[in-house]
Amino acid sequence: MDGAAAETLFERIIAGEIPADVVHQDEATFAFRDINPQARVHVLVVPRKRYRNVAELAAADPGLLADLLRSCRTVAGLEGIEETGYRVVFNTDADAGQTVFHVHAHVLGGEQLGLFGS
Ligand code: D5M
Repeated sequence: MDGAAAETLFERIIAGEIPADVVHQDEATFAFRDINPQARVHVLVVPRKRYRNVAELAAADPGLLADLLRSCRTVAGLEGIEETGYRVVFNTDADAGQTVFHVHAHVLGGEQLGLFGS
């Protein structure tokens, strides 16, 4: 975690300083709808504690990564897509188009998703 860096957008959302459509929250994680949805269901799931990306999270705190993935499943259940299927995406750094450097899982579903790549 980069303690010296400025607070991220997602920390401000978690703190309630920026409004968000919250879907789920628990002790370790926070989930809210993406402002620019790429599917009928598009929810971002973030750990309350900030790590830059999923690689840093996995290295530093695998238990928290497991918590994050459990929250993705909880969100899928709440959104009614656990049975129909969904995608969990972690954009990681520049070529993947990561724009917010507070690790977040995109949970996408609610429709037949296209292939992904470039
Ligand atoms: O994804 C960052 C995502 O964050 C992107 O899909 C838009 C979303 N976003 C940006 N600002 C907001 C607010 N204010 N609310 C909800 N969602 C937001 P990345 O993987 O970093 O490209």
